[in-house]
Amino acid sequence: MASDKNRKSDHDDHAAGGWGAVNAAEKQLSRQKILMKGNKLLLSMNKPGGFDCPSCAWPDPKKPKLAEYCENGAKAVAWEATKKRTGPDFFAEHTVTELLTWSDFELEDQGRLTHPMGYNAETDKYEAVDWHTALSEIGTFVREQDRKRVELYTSGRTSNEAAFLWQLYGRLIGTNNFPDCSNMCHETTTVALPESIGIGKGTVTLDDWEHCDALFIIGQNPGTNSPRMLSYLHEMAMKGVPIVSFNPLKERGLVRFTDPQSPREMLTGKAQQISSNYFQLRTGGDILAMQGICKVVVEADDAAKAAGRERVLDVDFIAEHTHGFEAFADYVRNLSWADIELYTALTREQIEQAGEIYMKANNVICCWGMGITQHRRGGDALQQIINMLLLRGNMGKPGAGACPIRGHSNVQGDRTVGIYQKPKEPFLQKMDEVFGFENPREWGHDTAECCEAILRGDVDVFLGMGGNFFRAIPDLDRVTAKVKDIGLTMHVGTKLNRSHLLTGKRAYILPALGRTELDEQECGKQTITVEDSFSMVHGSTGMLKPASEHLRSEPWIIAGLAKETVADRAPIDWDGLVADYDRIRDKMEEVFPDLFENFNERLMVPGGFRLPNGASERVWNTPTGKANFLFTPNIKDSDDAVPDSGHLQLMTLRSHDQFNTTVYSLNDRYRGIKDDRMVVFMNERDMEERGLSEGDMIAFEAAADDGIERRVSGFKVVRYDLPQGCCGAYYPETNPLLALSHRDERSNTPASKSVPVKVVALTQATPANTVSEGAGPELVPAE
Ligand SMILES: Nc1nc2c(c(=O)[nH]1)N[C@H]1C(S)=C(S)[C@@H](COP(=O)(O)OP(=O)(O)OC[C@H]3O[C@@H](n4cnc5c(=O)[nH]c(N)nc54)[C@H](O)[C@@H]3O)O[C@H]1N2
Ligand SMILES: Nc1nc2c(c(=O)[nH]1)N[C@H]1C(S)=C(S)[C@@H](COP(=O)(O)OP(=O)(O)OC[C@H]3O[C@@H](n4cnc5c(=O)[nH]c(N)nc54)[C@H](O)[C@@H]3O)O[C@H]1N2
Ligand SMILES: [Mo]
Repeated sequence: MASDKNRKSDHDDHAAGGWGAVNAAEKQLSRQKILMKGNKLLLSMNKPGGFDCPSCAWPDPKKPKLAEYCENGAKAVAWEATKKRTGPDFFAEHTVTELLTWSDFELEDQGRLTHPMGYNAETDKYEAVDWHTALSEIGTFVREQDRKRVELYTSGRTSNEAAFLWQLYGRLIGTNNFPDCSNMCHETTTVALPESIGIGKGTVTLDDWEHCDALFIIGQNPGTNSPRMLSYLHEMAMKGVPIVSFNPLKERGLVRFTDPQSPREMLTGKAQQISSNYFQLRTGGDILAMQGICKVVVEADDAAKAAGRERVLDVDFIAEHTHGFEAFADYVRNLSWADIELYTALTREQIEQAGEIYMKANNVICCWGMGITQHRRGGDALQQIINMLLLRGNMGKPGAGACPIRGHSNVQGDRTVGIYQKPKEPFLQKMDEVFGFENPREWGHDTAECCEAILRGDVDVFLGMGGNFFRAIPDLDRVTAKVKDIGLTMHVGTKLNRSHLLTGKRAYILPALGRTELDEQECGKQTITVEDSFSMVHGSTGMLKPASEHLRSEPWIIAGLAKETVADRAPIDWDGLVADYDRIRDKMEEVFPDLFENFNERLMVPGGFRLPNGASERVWNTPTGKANFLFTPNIKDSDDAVPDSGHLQLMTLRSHDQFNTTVYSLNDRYRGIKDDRMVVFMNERDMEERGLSEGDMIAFEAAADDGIERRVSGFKVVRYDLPQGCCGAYYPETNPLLALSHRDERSNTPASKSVPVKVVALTQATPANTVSEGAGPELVPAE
C-alpha cells in the first residue's frame, strides 16, 4: 500500500473554528507580511464606514462585534493586502509559455499586479504599457468588431458601481453577452426560485435568523465558505434550536464549532455541537429527500384530518397563498419508500426524523448552496425545498423562509444592477431613457453559451471584469484550447492567474484597486456599494494605500474603455461619473427608482438597507399570483445517481484553504488533508470494488454521453466517510471532466456536484506534492 499520509484518520476530528482558525489566519497574514496584532485593517472589516469583506456574501449585523471577521475573511484580506508584487520585472523574466506550467497557487503567490501589461507575441512575454495606450488599443479594436462576437465577463467581487458601468459599456457596444460567475453558481436559484415564489433571492433577514426555531442546511458548507454564519449557528445550537444538515460529507463546521470570539470556549477548548441531525445523503438525492419529508408531513396531516386532530399543514396559508398543492400532495403520497431510500441513500426512519423536526417547529429557515444548485436537476431540487417550506406557511413570516447563501461578496448586486444576458423590457426602456441610446434587445450569452461560442470560433473579443474565467469554467481543456483564436483578450484583475496567460491574438492585463484600498478620485475618497445574500445594500470604503501608483479603480477603467470605444454612441459624461461615485448612484437611482430611492443618503445605514422583496411580504410575483408547488413527475434523477451504474458521481469541492480558483495553501485542515490537492475522497466499498487501497493513484474518465473523451490523472485515493456511489475531488483541478452539456436544465448552471466519472487505477505511485494543475502526470492505467 502506498503512503497513507493523506488519510483522514478517525480521531482527527477537532471542532471547526477554535485556535486552529486563529493560527491559520495568523499564518496567512504573516506569509503576506502583515501583522495581526491590533490590526486596524481587520477591525474595520464589515463595519459602517469600513470596508466589506471581499470573501463571502454573508450579511453584516447592525451592531457589529469588535472583530467582525472570520478566518477565511482574514485570509482574503491578507491575500489582497500582501506586500508581494508582480511587476514588469517579473514579466520580463518569464515567458507566458513558462508561466503556464506554474500552479494556480504559485501564480497568485507572486503578489499584486502593479502595471497595465500588454502581450508581445514575438517575445511571448507581457510588457508594461501606459494606461492611455492600453485603453486606446483595446477600445479601437473593440469598436471595429461585430458586436455579437464580443463577450463581457463579470466576477462577483465587482462593486455595484463598476457593474452598473460595465453593463452600460456592453450595451453601448451593442451586446447583451454578459457571461457571469453567477452562471456557474446560484443561477439555478435566480431562475428556479422565481417560478416558485416570484423572486430569485432569499426571503429572510438576520432578524429572522434570531427567531427561527428549526434550521435546515442543505448542500452548503458554512464552516469554510461563510464562516461568519457559524457564530449564528453556534448561538442557535446553544439555545437548543434544531439544526438539520443534509450533506454527503460530514463537514466539520456543521458538526462542531469552537467560537474564536468566545473566551470561555477558547480557554477551555470546549466545542459546541452544531447539527442536531446530520443526514449524509447521496449526491443529487435532495429531490427525493425533500419530497420524502413532504410525504411525511402530508401523510401526518391526512391522519390528523381523519382523526379530527389539529391539522399539520397550514391550510389557511395553502388556500390563500399557494397554487398546485393537491397535485403535489398526491404525488408525494404515491412515492414509494423503496425509491426514496434508493435515491437518497437515507433510511425511511431518517427522513421521518427530519419530518418530525420540521413539523414540530413553527418557524423554519432552509439554507442551500452549491450542493443544490450545481446539478442537472438543481432547479427541481430547490423547488422541493420551497414546497417543504410552503406546506407549513414558512414563508413571509418572522423567523421563516428561504435562504440561498450566495458566493462572491457582491454576486447578487451585480445581477441587480443589470449584469444579465436576458434583460427585461422595462429595464431596457429605462436605460434608453436615462442614457439616450437604443439598448440592444436581443438576448446574449451566459457563461455556458459563451463557452460554446468560443468552441465554435464565434468570439473575437473577451473582456473580463475580475475573476478567472478560463479556470472556473466547465470543459476546461476544450474551451481553453480555443482561446488563442480570439482576437483580443483583456482581464481586469488584482493578481496574476491562468486566465491572463491564456492569451488571445492580442492580450492585456489591467491592474485594479482591491476592496481594501483607498479609492481617490477627483472629488475625493470614494465609497462603493455591495448587496449581500439577504438583499441588504451597504457602502464599503477602502483604507489602505494602493499596492501601486499605477492601479486604477474598476469604474475608472471602464470609463476609460468606454471613452475609447463608444464615446460617440451616447452623451455620457464618463469623467464626471468617475470623479464622484455618488453620480453613478444617482444614475442607478434613475434606472431603478423602486430599488435605490435616495441611494446616496441610505448607503451608510449600519447593516445596510434592504431591497424590496415581495415574497417576504407574501406578495407573489408569479403568473398565478401565488406561491407555486412545483415538481417534475420524474423520479429518476437525470444525474443517474443510483449505485451500480458502474460510474461514480464526482462532487467538485472547495478546500478550506482556497477561494474559488485562488489557492491559499495545499491544505484542507477540516478534511484532514495536508500539502496536496490531487486527492479523491472515496467510499470504502467503492474502493474495494475497484481493488483500490488508500494512497493508490487514479485517473478520472468522464462518462459523458457526447462521445468526447475527458480525462484527468494523478489523484491519490483517500478513504472517506461518504455514501457509496459518490466521490469528491477539488475544483478547479477536475474542471476538464465537466461536459458543457452537463448542466442544470433550466439555468445552464454546470452540474459540478454530480459529474459522472469512471475511476481508473494507475500502476505507479507519484510523489506526494503533485502540482495543482488540471492534468497531473500521466501514468499508465493498470491492466
Ligand atoms: N473560503 C471560501 N469562501 C467561499 C468560497 C471559497 O471558495 N472559499 N467560494 C465562494 C463562492 S463563489 C460560493 S458559490 C460559495 C460556495 O459555498 P458552498 O455553497 O458551501 O459550496 P461548495 O463548497 O462547493 O459545496 C457545498 C457543499 O455541498 C455538498 N454537496 C455536494 N453535493 C451535494 C448534493 O448533491 N446534495 C447535498 N445536500 N449536498 C451536496 C458538499 O459536500 C459541500 O459541503 O462560497 C463562497 N465563499
Ligand atoms: N468544477 C467546479 N467549477 C466551479 C465551481 C465548482 O464548485 N466546481 N464553482 C463555480 C462558482 S460557484 C463560481 S462563483 C466560479 C468562480 O469563478 P470566478 O469568479 O471567475 O473566479 P475567482 O477564482 O473567484 O477569481 C479570482 C480572481 O479574481 C481576481 N480578483 C480578485 N479580487 C478582485 C477585485 O477586487 N477586482 C478585480 N477586477 N479582480 C479581482 C484575481 O485576479 C483572482 O485571480 O467558479 C465556478 N466553477
Ligand atoms: Mo460562486
